[in-house]
Amino acid sequence: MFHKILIANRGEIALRVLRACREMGIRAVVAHSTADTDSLPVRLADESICIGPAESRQSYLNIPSIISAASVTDSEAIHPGYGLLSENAAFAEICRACGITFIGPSPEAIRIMGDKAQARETARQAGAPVVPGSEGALRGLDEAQAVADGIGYPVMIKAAAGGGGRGMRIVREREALAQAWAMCQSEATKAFASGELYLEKFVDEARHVEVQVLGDRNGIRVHLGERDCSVQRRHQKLLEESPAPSISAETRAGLWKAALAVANAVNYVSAGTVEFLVDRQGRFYFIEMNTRIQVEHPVTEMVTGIDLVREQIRIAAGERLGYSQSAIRVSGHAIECRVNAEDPETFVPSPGRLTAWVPPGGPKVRVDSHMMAGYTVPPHYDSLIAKIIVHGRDRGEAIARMQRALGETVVEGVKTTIPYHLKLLSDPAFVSGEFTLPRLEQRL
Ligand code: MV4
Repeated sequence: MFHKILIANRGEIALRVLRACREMGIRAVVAHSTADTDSLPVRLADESICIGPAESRQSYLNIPSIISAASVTDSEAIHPGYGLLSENAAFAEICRACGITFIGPSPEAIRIMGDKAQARETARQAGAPVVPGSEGALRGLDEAQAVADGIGYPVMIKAAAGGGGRGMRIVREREALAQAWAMCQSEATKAFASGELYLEKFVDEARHVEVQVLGDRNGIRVHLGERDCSVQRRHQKLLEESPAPSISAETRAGLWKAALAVANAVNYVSAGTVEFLVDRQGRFYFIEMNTRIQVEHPVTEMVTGIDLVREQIRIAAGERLGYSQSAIRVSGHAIECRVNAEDPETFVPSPGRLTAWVPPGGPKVRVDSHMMAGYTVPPHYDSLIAKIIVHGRDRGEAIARMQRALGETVVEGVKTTIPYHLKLLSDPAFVSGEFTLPRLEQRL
């Protein structure tokens, strides 16, 4: 096992990884920007090292700075958390070349899944259902038109280098394709330095259901059930739960099997997530694979009892998973609400000084947060200030417990999304479990 790990991230996930290290007897070095010097993960770290100014490009995304930090602190491995460098294949490759273990999958798996058109092709060849659409990336507008005519409108144009909803556009009729194509291409070129596009049939009123997988270096792969992440706004998830409500046992089993087929196709090692759209008829389609630990991983931890970050570290150190699929049981129901420092109506960020912070507690409530009373939420990064996760014997109990937990939470000094969550949790469309997002987004 490692003696020392460098954490190349900030906020709640830096603290989450630090906690796993503590429990495993591993020293943790937190690499941080000048804006995070007084943050909780830096204070609690065994060691900390400044890697640059507030601007992420110059610190959390600065590869030479992070590699140097690992080197001077004698760290044997780097945990990238989520976002930032977590899905950067070049970074994983540089770690390998420098003799530092990247805590995550191989650069090859990251690269294949990072190209969403190639990921789609990989999934299709592995036998996972994909949304009808193009084979790999499109060569131009003519091909896009031909594919769209073949599958019928509406369609979605997506950037191959995008993902998570970035760089995608819905096109409702043939007449609108050329302009949407041009816009998508220019946006993708600017945002991702690649203008490659692919096309899919638009799946209406879909739910976003994703399957958690784990693979070790000996080729053992398991799934840890699924999460429903359909409550999103502008492709930002707001609430996640496990198991997914209102899908049949047959759909569920199909999702699990397809997720493992995709993970096997790239010899996936570490924790990963295979994303699907599920339509009203229960048909499901692969859309993307995320090759990192995700924000919403705690809901899976709550229902399975497996510590995913600990597993990532054990796997990176070459240990065997040590259990098989049949030993993994999903028990009860878990819900996570993301508490963002944002206006609950407009979702405009609301950074500033926390004058009061009282997190919820009590049975079966988990809070993943780097907040402290008196702490100033910096304006440079995402606005996630806490994740509140609850467990219940069933979905109804989990909803009631979340309402109770949010009700006792005190946050003063910044606006938060808590009022949004309270409204959502009492909305009949959410309570029924039958909602699909576009609908819910309109209602709220
Ligand atoms: C789609 C889709 C409909 N058809 N793809 C992709 C990333 C994720 N953040 C949302 N994505 C979607 N991809 C096709 N071919 C609709 C969405 C979508 C969505 C899906 C389920 C639940 C909520 C959603 C909110 C916005 C977009």
